[in-house]
Amino acid sequence: MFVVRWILGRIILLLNFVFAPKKRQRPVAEQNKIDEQTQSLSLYQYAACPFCVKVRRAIRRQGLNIALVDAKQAEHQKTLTELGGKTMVPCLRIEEAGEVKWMYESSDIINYLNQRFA
Ligand SMILES: N[C@@H](CCC(=O)N[C@@H](CS)C(=O)NCC(=O)O)C(=O)O
Repeated sequence: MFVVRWILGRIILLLNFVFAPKKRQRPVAEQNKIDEQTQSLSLYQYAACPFCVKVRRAIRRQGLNIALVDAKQAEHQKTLTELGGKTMVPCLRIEEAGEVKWMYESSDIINYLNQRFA
């Protein structure tokens, strides 16, 4: 089972690479403003998880620079589980006005990003 999952993961990564979506381009000043806002966001994810790939593709389409956190690493997994409440990925960590929110569900994350950075 592990081998099958590993192979499927590599296929997903390959397809994602070959069919990478076009990155949105903005005027420099506008992009700088957005970059300031996305500094308070980070995406807890696994490289080959299909739901994470879906979110990363949406992030690229929107031309957002959001830090990716490898939730396979023990320290990050611990943070995600203890503070977010679940080990599930993808999870978007949102820091706003000193408060931290943890958003799970790939579709919710994409909707949030599309609405905020449309
Ligand atoms: N409905 C979720 C599914 C996410 C999901 O199943 N993620 C898997 C990795 S591909 C996971 O984190 N499984 C471990 C867990 O649920 O604790 C979404 O769309 O984000």
